[in-house]
Amino acid sequence: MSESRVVSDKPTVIHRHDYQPPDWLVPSIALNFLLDPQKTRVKARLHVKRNGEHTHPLRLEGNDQSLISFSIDGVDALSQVEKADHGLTVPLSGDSHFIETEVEISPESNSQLMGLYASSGLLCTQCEAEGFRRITYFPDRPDILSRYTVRMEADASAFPVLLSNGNLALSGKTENGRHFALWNDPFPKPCYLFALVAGNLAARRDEFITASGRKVALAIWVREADLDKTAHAMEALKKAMAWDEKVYGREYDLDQFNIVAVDDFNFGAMENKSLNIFNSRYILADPDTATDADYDAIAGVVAHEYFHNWSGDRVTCRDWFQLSLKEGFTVFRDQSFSADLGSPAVKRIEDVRSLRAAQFPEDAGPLAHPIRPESYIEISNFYTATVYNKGAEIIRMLHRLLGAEQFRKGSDLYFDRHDGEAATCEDFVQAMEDASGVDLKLFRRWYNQAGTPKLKIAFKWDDKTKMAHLHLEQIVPPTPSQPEKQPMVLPVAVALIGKETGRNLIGEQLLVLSEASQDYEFGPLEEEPLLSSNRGFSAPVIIEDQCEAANLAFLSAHDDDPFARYEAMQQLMLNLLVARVHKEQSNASTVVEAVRQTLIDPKLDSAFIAEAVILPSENMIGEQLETVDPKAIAEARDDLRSILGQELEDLWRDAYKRSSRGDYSYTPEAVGARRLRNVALSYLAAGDFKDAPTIAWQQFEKADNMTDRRGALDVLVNGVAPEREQALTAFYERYKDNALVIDKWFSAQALSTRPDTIDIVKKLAVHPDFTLKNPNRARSLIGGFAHNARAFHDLSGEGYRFVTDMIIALDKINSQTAARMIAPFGRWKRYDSTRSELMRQSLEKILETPNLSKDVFEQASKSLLSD
Ligand code: B3K
Ligand code: ZN
Repeated sequence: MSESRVVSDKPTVIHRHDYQPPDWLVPSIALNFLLDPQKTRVKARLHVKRNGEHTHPLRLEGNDQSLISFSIDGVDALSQVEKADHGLTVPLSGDSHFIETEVEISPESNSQLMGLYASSGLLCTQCEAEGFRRITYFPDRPDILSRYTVRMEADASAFPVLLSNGNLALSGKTENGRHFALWNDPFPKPCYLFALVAGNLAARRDEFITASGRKVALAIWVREADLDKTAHAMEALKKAMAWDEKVYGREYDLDQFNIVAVDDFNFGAMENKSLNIFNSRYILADPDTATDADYDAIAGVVAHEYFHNWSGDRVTCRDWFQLSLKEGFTVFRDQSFSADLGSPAVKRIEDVRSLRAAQFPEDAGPLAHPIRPESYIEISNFYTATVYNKGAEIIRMLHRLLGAEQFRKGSDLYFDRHDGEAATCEDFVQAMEDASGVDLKLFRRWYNQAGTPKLKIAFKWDDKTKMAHLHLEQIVPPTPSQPEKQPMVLPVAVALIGKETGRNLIGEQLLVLSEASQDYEFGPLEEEPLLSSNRGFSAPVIIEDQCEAANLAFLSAHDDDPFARYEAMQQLMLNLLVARVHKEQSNASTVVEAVRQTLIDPKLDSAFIAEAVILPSENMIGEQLETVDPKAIAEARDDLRSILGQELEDLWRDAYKRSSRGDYSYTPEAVGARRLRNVALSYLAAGDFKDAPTIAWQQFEKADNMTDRRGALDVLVNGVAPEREQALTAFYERYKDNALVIDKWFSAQALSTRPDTIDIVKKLAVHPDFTLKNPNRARSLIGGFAHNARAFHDLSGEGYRFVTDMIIALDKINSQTAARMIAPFGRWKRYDSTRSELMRQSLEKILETPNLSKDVFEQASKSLLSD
């Protein structure tokens, strides 16, 4: 069966410009499932209607299923259909027909986790992007919207709960201990939003009354034993529902909203209409097993999927090139929600950090693509940081350019105009333009052009005229198949901070750069200013500025924009680290002093301090260099951490003690305190103080929550103290029955800075608890290791070989997850010749593997391209 995903000679490339409206529409579909883990029978009755005047046959896609019967308008037509290229071609004479198919599928042998599959005794579905064709023959594309009626029948004791989209119309017993449920979804939807779940599940129930008074029954379905870990997700759901009403005027539209948590899931979660299916790691939380970061991520993902009900389900995408229409917008919505819930400054810092960690490298490498790609081989490869996170930045820029009020008018118009439709990115921008009257012609370039713009800043002060001069120049770098670029529209928020007084001299101004370069003047001013630029990270660009260390240090202490303040500190640290990598003469004292000032500033909260004093990541330092030298980067970073640890010992000890008070609670203050405490602990360890392992071990042992326990483990796992083994063993023993926590045990070791990490990880890969079949587990060990720059890039090539072999093995099981692990190899051109050659060989080895999936083929072949 699995050969259906295998690349034949040349995989087909799909181009955005080839889009054609569907030949046939499917206004309604009735599905009947006889569920069984080994052999599930699926009957489908499609009402198909000719769309426009043409003589084209009906094309139905279908993968990994056996066709049992096929009829047209009740008459057997099995012999009339042509079976080719994973689908059926059906000649039809009239304009309206009923097509009936019966197929057999095997959920238990579906290791791809696309379509209908089994997970820990449950049967569940994942259809986005093209999984529905693994359930039944269908014109699987998002611009075909159908009304669904779904009958499910299964063994009543193994599968007591039967869920699908919409409203439950009927349920009851059938024969031989089986039962059934009939679901109707009144909202026409694309097949990628279809879902069903069957299993032995218990529900946490609650309700939400919408602004117009509709009572919505809410349920989160999990294993009975996990019910007490669902309170946080339920609270987040209710907050998200209220927030979408308040901020976007969007109400929920059905009487029930169900969420199901499953253990085996390729992604974070899925927004199926009224039946969201989640990776259990984004639902289950209690203080003992989930970190604060997990709690935040759960709220963010629950909100994200809920927000899709409007930005995705009510208005969906016309074709998969428009993916950012729903994903970029929805990420922006979930980011704004989380910012409103907690600290907007810290949330912005976290979002920019992940943009820089995941999206900037993508935009600078061989897999770079615009947020609306031009072509693909396998659409699953385009659920990227570019489409999601850069997509969200584009929406955020619109929000800033238009202002909150006009942006809201634009979103109202977009939802009104396209409700019940499959829309395009252009429709979104047009609605924003129409509602606000702001000309967005040039802004649209963000949808076409890949690559992170570089923004060069030259800022001068004229003491005679008391005027400040700013010269901005943008360069959009060439990316694959886009050698020439046009200037982008960059909203750059700036302020001028008095060099003496630290006062903001002009407030915040938004400069909108739309030319290759532009000049600005400010003044006359009463004192010499420093430039506070790209405040709030208003444009997703790389700033090139020659700002002196002393001025950066001043801004890191005085800028009134918290993001700019953080940024000044990052830049200061980065400059020093790069100098140290280059073995240039450098002095750490400015950084040490800036960190000291931040640690003692009484106006700052712990969460912000914790963010501000962390050094830029090894990968971020690498991005600044002509040739990445992972060893020199690791050494420079370790050295600076050790200097900071030693020089500021008293402050770290003090911060550690100060943030240790009180019992566990999940409030912004308590979360900030725990964060700072773990950062302080890691600096004490970096300072190599004798008592650091003891402090870490005590924290580990006494912890009443996972943030503290994991924080201590992360510190111990890097060292050689006997407490390391002690903690790893205790952690394993305590949590061995909890898969989500054991994932942390694997990833903590995969991320260790110890020089023998590769040997440890290889042993872990044959640990009885390791399996490639569960995506969370595979990602925790292999994904974690591939992002551990010093271990992955070890000059021996062992790290590369290990990940290569794992990708090849995983491709046979779950090609989508395997393909997501290739990106680190795509950076091969950025490394010295030895590493570069080894990385290239890895890609070649992957490509030489027989029966490679098209997912992995696309990523590996594009990564290998030399320009
Ligand atoms: N829309 C889903 C995407 C899952 C598809 C993965 N191939 C998750 C989300 O963005 O909400
Ligand atoms: Zn999404």
